[in-house]
Amino acid sequence: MKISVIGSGNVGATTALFLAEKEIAKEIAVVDIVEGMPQGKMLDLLQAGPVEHFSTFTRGSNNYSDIRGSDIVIMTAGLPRKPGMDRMDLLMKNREIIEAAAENIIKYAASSIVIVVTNPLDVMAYAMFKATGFPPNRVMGMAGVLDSTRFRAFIAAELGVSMKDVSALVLGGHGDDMVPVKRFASVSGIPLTELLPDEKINALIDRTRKGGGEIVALLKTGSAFYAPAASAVQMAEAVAKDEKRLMTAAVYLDGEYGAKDVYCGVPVILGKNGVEKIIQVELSADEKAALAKSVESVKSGIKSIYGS
Ligand code: TXD
Repeated sequence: MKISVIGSGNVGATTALFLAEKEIAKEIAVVDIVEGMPQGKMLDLLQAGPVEHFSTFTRGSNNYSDIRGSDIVIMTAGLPRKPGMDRMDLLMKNREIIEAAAENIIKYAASSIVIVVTNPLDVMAYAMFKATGFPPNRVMGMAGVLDSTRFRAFIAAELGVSMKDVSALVLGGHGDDMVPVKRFASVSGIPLTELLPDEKINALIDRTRKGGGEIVALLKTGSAFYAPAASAVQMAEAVAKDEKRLMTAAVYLDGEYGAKDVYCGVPVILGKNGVEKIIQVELSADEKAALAKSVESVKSGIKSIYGS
């Protein structure tokens, strides 16, 4: 198993760290355009191996040919959000970066499974899908796992229970109109609605929606990276180990959930073939409306770069 990470910034380097710690791949290649940075970070990480007891070989490079033969490519290259900057502002610049990466993925890792992390997430996953021409099961975006883990962390803190026991699923695009579904949140099988009053749950949902922005405002430069990297790694692990895990991923919708020709976060099964199944669950009228609104905002992003 070889995994490549494109971009050796905060998310990319932390992704390599979690991948190595979990020994998900024998070999990790990290590529960036900044000279020396991927090499330096990956040499440093390699030297943690004997102490941390992992036998993954990590290598940084400025040359895309080093992704050759990758089974999985995690795309983190792009510009991060700055305070006050909207995800959509990043659209045009990051599209160019996605297309440059896609060209090289086709060239060097034509049968890989691609996990996109670059923002604005759903639009960039769509751009990667278009630019690679890969089948939809091999191109997915990471956002739902992150939005869900944020919701889970807030629930655990509010209830004073272990994070391990909290389960939740956030659907929709990775934006302020993401759709945390109350009914799908539980603590060791007990519905969250039995454990917290509605207004408390709504406050946690609101914080989840603004979860990325809260961190951007605190950091002042850059955006979140520990939880985003951990989330991308959970997806890569599900693929690498053929785990058939159910989680939210941004995937190509072709009529599912009433949406067509768009990427959006829905529950899927991830295994060795990438997105092996889209799980369709009946949503309430409110949930459907919220998801439709989220799909529309992704569509307007897609439209702004591809036309109608
Ligand atoms: O939920 C999610 N999907 C996200 C998305 C959560 C957190 C961060 N999210 C987005 O990931 C963020 O908005 C950015 O679009 C990416 C990467 O975030 P990161 O925090 O890692 O940004 P950095 O630290 O600025 O790193 C980006 C790196 C940087 O080192 C650049 O030199 C590199 O990308 N870069 C490139 N590498 C290779 N090839 C090209 N063309 C290139 N352009 C820039």
